[in-house]
Amino acid sequence: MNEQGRAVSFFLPATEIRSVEPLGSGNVNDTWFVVTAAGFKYVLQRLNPKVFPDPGLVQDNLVKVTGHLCARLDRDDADFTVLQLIANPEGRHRYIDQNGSLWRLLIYIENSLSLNSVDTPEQAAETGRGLGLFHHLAASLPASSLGDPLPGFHVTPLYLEQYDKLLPAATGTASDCADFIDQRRADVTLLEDAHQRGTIRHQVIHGDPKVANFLFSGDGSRVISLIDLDTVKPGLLLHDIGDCLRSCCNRQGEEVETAEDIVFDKELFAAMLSGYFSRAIHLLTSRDRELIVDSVRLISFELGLRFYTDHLDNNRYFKTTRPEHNLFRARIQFALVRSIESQYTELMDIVRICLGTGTK
Ligand code: GN1
Ligand code: MG
Repeated sequence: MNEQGRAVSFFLPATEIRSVEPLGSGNVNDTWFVVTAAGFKYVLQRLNPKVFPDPGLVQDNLVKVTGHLCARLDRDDADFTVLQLIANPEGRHRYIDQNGSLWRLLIYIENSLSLNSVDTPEQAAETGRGLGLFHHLAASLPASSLGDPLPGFHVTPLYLEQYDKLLPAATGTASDCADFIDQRRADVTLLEDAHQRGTIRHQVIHGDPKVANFLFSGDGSRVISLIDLDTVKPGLLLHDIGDCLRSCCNRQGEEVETAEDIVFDKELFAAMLSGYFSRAIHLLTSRDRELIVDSVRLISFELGLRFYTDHLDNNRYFKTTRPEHNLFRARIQFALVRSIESQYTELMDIVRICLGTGTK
């Protein structure tokens, strides 16, 4: 029996398995689609121990968050499905293999599809609504009840420090990326400073709300789930809003070969914000509202910096399929930053219009 088979049989002993196939496009964990001989479908996952230093804490958070979300969902949101962990006959949700890796099994959400990029304003609005609903439901879970699965995650100045430490000994540097980063060192502390001053909202966040982590209904019309809850943690709403927008407003997706056609799409931006505000406007402080455009600019910069740093560090963190993969990914994110910078005033106007405080 292979390692996936051993993990499945921990959760479902005496169950005959028909197939186990790789699933999804995650950059960190390993995921498989499991079908039993009786036709039941599951998602099997192994957490990446090189990324998550304390996999048990990640799993504890997952149990708390899914329990809370289920309890808070009301009839109006009946088509939203919360991830459901499978326990083995002894009630255990986690399997630890001989290498110490943590595995879990989840129910597969039927009639769903995951998109790597958004095509239409309707999909963008749904993505925003889904994130808004998640934030609204998570807001009543005290942030202190969750552990931090990745200390320093989304703290942009820390990623810059790591980059600076690595640089003197690094090979494979690319001057376009190095210059790009150097020109933008000045304001990487913007969100951290606002957080210190207590002017922006801190609560339970998703941590990784890229488009591929939203499940749409089979016809693509509704968001029915938000998956990949490993990075759920106490954090800034602006981290999630910025991250969701950077993914949602890039029609090309983050895995294209060339950065030439990368544009931050204003129409999708307006649609995503309208969807988000429809469920979560009450959570945002006035400073949160002012910093939306900066949050997406900064998180795109941060992700580009993380990809480029990983390229210089022999691709230890993100999964890659070729040697320069992370370098290409960094250039896509930096192109997105440029596009946001060049449309900054218009994007600020769009935020005001969506908030109902601007002129049309
Ligand atoms: C990683 O594993 P995945 O693909 O859901 C990363 C995110 C990045 C994302 C970019 C724990 O997410 O922060 O935004 O890649 N997750 C972690 O695709 O680092
Ligand atoms: Mg993830």
